[in-house]
Amino acid sequence: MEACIFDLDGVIVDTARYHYLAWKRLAAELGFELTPEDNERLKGVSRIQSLNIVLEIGGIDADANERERLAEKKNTWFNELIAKMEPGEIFPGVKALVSGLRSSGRKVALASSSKNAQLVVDRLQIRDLFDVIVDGSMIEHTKPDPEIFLLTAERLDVPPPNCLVFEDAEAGVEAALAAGMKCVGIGSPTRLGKAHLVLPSVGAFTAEMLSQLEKTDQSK
Ligand code: B16
Ligand code: MG
Repeated sequence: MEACIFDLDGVIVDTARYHYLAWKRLAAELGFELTPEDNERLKGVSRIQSLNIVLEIGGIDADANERERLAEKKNTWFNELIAKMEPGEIFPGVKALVSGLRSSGRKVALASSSKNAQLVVDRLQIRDLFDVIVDGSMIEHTKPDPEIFLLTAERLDVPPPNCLVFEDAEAGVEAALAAGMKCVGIGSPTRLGKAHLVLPSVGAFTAEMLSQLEKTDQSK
């Protein structure tokens, strides 16, 4: 394993909660409730795809202009929430894991579908942790398409089978596997069961797990 690639929202920091709060507010304004279970479908996919799913859940029809306006509204609320973020919000164990990986000679990257990823990185003051940062503005197709992980591997100059991805979204796990990479799911084993390993948090990952994954077939 020459490189580790981290998703941002829900893996490094709980911005997944901020996305949910903003979508929930939009749904409430449109007259329906968005449940945590509904929210699972929004993880890892682009803003406009998320909006399409939200409108489908609410049974609401809207033309392209209206969709654009609603997505912008959600993004404004999301930005209000992330503007208040503090460096202390990074999940426990993330910095230690990244430092350990880098001192063992491995490269480390961030790959987020979010067009706000750079803002979050600045709020958390974690730019120096990564060799490469790829965000939603640099890709055409979001997860579950493998494009974001393939682009990250290319920028790292590491072959995809030698990359390990950490992901909290079902769409993200699918994207990592489609890129031919190994994947650690962060969250529920029921939802993320396709990953090579599922953990409750990044902080639970150990050096033993890494060497075990190095011996595992990509296909499991
Ligand atoms: P934005 P990740 C993803 O980030 C989120 O999981 C997903 O819920 C969000 O819709 C997407 O970014 C786009 O975000 O509206 O900020 O461009 O998990 O890939 O880091
Ligand atoms: Mg995520």
